[in-house]
Amino acid sequence: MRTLILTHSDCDGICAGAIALSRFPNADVFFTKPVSLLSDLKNAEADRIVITDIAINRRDAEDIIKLMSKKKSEILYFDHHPVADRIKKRLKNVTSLYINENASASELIYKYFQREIPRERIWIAIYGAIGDYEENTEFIEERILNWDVRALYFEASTIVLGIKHKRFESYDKKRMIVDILSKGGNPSDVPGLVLAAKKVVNEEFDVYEVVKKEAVKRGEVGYVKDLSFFGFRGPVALFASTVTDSRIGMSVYTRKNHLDITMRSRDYSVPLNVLADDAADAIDGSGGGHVHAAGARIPLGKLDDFIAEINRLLETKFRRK
Ligand SMILES: [Mn+2]
Repeated sequence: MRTLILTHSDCDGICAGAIALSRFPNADVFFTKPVSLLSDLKNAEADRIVITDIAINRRDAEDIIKLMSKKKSEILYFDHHPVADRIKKRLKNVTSLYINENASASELIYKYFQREIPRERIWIAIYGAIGDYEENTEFIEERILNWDVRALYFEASTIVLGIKHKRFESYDKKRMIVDILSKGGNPSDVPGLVLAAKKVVNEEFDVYEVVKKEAVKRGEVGYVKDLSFFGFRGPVALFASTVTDSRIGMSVYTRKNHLDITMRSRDYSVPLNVLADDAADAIDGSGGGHVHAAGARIPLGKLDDFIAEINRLLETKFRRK
């Protein structure tokens, strides 16, 4: 029986993939993303397909569901990205669906397979949860207590930071991490990953210094625009909030036809994906993501309007209690 694992290439995706591989050790692991899920599924030939940490793209949802219904494979789908109820219902007819927006994909898949894999694989679920800022769920919080939390954070950070390094950019290198984790190894066992993480964390502190110089404050939004480097968008957005002491931080990049915005907040009472969606919607953009990590894509020249809309929403719908 051939099993195929399709997962995302970030920390949560790598960990969710490793948990799936732990359960099906002979499976093939492939990385994908929402925009390529449809074509990757078309090429997927397997008796069982496990999909983890991949959102269903609104544009492709219809075709993906049709394709899934034609496939003879058993499909297991674990995800935590927001999805419309209508699509969720239809997905349920063609897959075994495990969706929960309030937990990491790694937690969801670990919960499902926990009785069939070694107990210590919970570590991988914890690393994945930390990678997506989703470790504050009841399930993960309870289990973190069983272990040395400082070691767990060290290992989680080794993945989160290490995979940002060029050396681990390729899918082959990420597949190697999945493989080692699935067999019970830790991120620090992956040759070169700790050193890669160290280099990246040094860069991240340099990035902080740049943001400190460049960040601008408008109401409760701190932001930087078009920095000379493209990486670290999450930390850049967070630092923009920190150094300007604003509720929301943003990292903005001008692309050919739109502005690409990454959003973070230190104020966990604001559901960032809802804020991003609402504010972008008002100016013909689109926004979304996770509760604590979101983004938007807005028309060129609309940055001031977008920020004004965020400030308005922060004063009304998301007023600080
Ligand atoms: Mn995820």
